[in-house]
Amino acid sequence: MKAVLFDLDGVITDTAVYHYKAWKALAAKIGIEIDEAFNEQLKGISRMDSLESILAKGSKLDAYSEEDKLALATEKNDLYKTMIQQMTPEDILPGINDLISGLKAKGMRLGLASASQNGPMILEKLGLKDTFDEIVDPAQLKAGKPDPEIFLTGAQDLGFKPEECVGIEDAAAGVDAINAAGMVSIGVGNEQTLQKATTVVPDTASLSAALVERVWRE
Ligand code: B16
Ligand code: MG
Repeated sequence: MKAVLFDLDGVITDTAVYHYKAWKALAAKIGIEIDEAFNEQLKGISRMDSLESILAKGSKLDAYSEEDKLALATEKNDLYKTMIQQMTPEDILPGINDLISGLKAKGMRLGLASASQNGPMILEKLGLKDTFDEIVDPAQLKAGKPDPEIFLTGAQDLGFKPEECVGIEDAAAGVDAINAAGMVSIGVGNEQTLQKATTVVPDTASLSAALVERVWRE
């Protein structure tokens, strides 16, 4: 094992809850109701793909022009950005700082494979700006998760083969992306939702450098 590729939202920090709240408010405004079960499908999915999925749920996919959709996505993002303004290093999820330092002590290289265009800003707020050796820019990708492109790009940027890397994800689409990239996958969250992962742990506090290495070796 040479490198670990991290998802951001739901793994390093709990922004997943803010994405959900912002989409729920935006959806309600246009007469569409979404719940937590539906939200699982949005995790790891790009902003525009998430909007299309919500519009399809409300049978309103054809009701908006591309310009309207862009305005709706911007409105959600503005609301989301307001919600995350107050984030500090205290918002790093339990176990993540120890995991990062443990992996670094083992000489592992670290990459960020987040679909979020707000990733760099969030890392700055968390005080993790200089922690990652490579940060994949999701705006440069042709396909989002579950396509493996983001993880393959991360491995390539770090200079390693996919089989030398482990990916950590909280979303089913993200686990599918890691697996399709030919990497070992660790899911954080519900065992049922993330059943395709090589290993699932219930929460970030259960992660450790030793566990990641063990899962890779198995
Ligand atoms: P933004 P991840 C993903 O981040 C989120 O899970 C997903 O809910 C969000 O729509 C996507 O980023 C895009 O985020 O609107 O900030 O560009 O889980 O891949 O770190
Ligand atoms: Mg995530």
